[in-house]
Amino acid sequence: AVRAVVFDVDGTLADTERDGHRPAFNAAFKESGLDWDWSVELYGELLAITGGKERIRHFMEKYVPAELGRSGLDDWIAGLHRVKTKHYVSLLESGGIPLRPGVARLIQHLRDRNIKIAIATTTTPENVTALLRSALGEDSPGWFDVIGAGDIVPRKKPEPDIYHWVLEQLGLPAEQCMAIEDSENGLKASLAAGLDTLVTVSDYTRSQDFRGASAVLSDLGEPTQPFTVLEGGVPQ
Ligand code: XBP
Ligand code: MG
Repeated sequence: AVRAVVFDVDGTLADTERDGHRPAFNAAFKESGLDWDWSVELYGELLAITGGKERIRHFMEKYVPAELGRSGLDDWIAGLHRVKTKHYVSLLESGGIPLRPGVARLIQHLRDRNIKIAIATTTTPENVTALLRSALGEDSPGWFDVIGAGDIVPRKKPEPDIYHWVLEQLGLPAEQCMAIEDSENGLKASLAAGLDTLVTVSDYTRSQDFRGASAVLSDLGEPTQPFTVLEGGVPQ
């Protein structure tokens, strides 16, 4: 039986990319005196690179390579990214982003059944707690047995490191856990760590390659029956 469900965050718990992270990056660029502006379309392309700092560096390499000559480039990117996080967290605190359909219900269901819940994400830890607090209430970060986020592992998704870290903290083998992801990069990470994975597609990820997923769904929906599938294994 499934003893833990491991949730991805961006795109899975909530649709955070287009109207959350993207405007926060743009606000940080503006605040830092940069004339960079990431459109909805460009951002879709940049999402191939996971991690905000890594995404900024990739953008610079591809579109503004002259800027790579800045002294202390790593620290400069990290500083710019801290400004981005500040904007993103304040957007969440103003109640900006709701959870996707069925997410709150599934979390409640799992808690009722004493099935562990965990997070495995590439995004920054503060972003995760801000999202959970704003969408599920002040105490909700404490409902999660493990929250694995950001730079806690050196290699981000599609590498499996964050899932390995979460499994290790849970003290459970991959066979007793399932993952919920929304992207090809996320799916590659969870599969490589050995977790059966349910994919709920998001606007940016709809046409990606989800081979290997246990199921690919539009969202977690609002079933009239409880999630009995979680008792016997993964949904087919
Ligand atoms: C999505 C990501 C993150 C976010 C931005 O993570 O790749 O980089 O786009 O957040 P996941 P940061 O789907 O694994 O939750 O700027 O904090 O990295
Ligand atoms: Mg995701």
